[in-house]
Amino acid sequence: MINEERLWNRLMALGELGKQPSGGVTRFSFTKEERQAKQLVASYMEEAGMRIREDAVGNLIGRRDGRLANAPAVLIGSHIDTVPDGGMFDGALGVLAGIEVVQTLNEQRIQHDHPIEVIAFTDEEGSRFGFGMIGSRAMAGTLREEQLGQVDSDGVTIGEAMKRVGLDPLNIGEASKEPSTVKAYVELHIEQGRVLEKQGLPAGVVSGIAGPLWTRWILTGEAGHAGANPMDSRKDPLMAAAEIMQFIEEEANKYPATVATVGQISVKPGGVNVIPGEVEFTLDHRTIDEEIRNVVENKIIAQAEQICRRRRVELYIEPLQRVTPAPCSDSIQEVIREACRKTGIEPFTLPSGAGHDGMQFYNAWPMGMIFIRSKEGISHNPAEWSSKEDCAIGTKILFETIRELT
Ligand code: HGY
Ligand code: MN
Ligand code: MN
Repeated sequence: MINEERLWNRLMALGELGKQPSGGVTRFSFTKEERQAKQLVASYMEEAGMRIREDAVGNLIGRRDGRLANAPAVLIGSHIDTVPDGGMFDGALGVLAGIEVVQTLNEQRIQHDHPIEVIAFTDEEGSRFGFGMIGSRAMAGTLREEQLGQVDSDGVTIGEAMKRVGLDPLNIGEASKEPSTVKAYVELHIEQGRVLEKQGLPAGVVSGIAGPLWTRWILTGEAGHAGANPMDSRKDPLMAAAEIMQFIEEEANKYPATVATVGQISVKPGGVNVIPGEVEFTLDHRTIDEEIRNVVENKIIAQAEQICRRRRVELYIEPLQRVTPAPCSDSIQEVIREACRKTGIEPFTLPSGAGHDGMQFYNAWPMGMIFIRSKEGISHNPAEWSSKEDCAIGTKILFETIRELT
């Protein structure tokens, strides 16, 4: 059976790359830290007896052939890039657990028909460019050239960042997989919420993945003297933004499965005694139901336009990413539920509020996810934690799932 010590030690070792003084991890795509992490993960894939390659968009892929050479492959994936000051389980667990499953099959000379590929996808988080799931989009064949023009905080485009690490953005089409060559995709991930902990369960089966809609809001008013301008003569973009954010929260509270987050904000020129001239903030708006997401999105925009008109402030909303909510395959959910039973865990099904690479494959091939419990639901935070036991249980369920699928 799987070697839980080896899995845990690898998780801790990978968590050291990009470590911050806070204890968190920062590993953005196409950076030194991410390259180091890929080299370490590639060495584990080697130890697991896999053939290794990096595809045209930087996805790191380890492969173990099955008895049927041309049979469609079963993919196990996740990501090793992180949010700023993130945790060491988000993404990393899914990649390392996939390698552990293959290494166990290899060591115990267990045969299987379908080939298995373990994939560490490029830039799932979108932390650097405000546009994520780059590697899984490319593999699904939906990444478009013009999307590589999005820039990071230094103005570097995705395409330029790829070139700097030896990847040619013109070749991204080569990373796409023909759906006929893939049987299924399975991802093990931490829940990043509190549901499993509240149920007292170590693991669960994911029913569907909420779709993140990311936008950047740019409000332009008129910088001015904080003392000399009466309140009714101002064009203050920050006060307009504050009113808009208040409305966003009120709207999100009306729909149980809807969440809205302002994660970044910047104010120019930023003087204590200066009425702001320009404000920029990001909005991350999600729900599992696309209809409701559209309704809430339209209400927020209409109200924002009204607020800006009244306050004589210009409003521009820049689209960053719009990901369709994705249901998980019923048949793979069944396989995972059976794998839970074989592992002695009562199957429990729950939705994912967080986005994952798997959602990019919703239209391409059957996709399923396994969650393990997150301590107090904390994630995207240095305090993100899952126990060694739960990581082992999740990997055992993944092992049984892969055995059945291959
Ligand atoms: O934003 C997300 O849901 C994921 O962590 N990328
Ligand atoms: Mn994440
Ligand atoms: Mn993740």
